[in-house]
Amino acid sequence: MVVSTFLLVIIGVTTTTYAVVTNVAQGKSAYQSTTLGTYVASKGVDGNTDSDMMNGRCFHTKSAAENWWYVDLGQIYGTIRLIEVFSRTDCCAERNQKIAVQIGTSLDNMQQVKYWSSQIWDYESVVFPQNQAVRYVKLVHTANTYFHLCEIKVYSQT
Ligand SMILES: [Ca+2]
Repeated sequence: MVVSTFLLVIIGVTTTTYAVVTNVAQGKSAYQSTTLGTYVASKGVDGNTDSDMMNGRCFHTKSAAENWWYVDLGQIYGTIRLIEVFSRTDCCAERNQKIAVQIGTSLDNMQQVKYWSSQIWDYESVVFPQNQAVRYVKLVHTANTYFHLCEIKVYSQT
């Protein structure tokens, strides 16, 4: 009895509530302005961050003055706090610049939450100090070249 009480106290002290975060972008519908070869938009949310384009896990547009890619999360998530971006690393890193990150609950009310004017790193993130209501995450690329990234993760707290 004494031992049981002791264990209960230990459990009570050490139990902490952690927020569970889930990547709600994985496997959702994704779209892009144009597609080069087989590097379709869904490669950006296939759950694989492999940064070698030749392994077929990245999306890739044709070259244009402006390119875009977005994911539809399928519903509005009210507790988005983090977006992660994984870049292609096997070549062409200089193309990864002039990228705006937009979020919104509809494609008609997107707001820009980040803009990388110069070349980004292999991994970048956008952290929100407060919960955001998000259904769409869109990246607009205006570097006047090809646009390619390997994974976009959008985390919701549950
Ligand atoms: Ca991927």
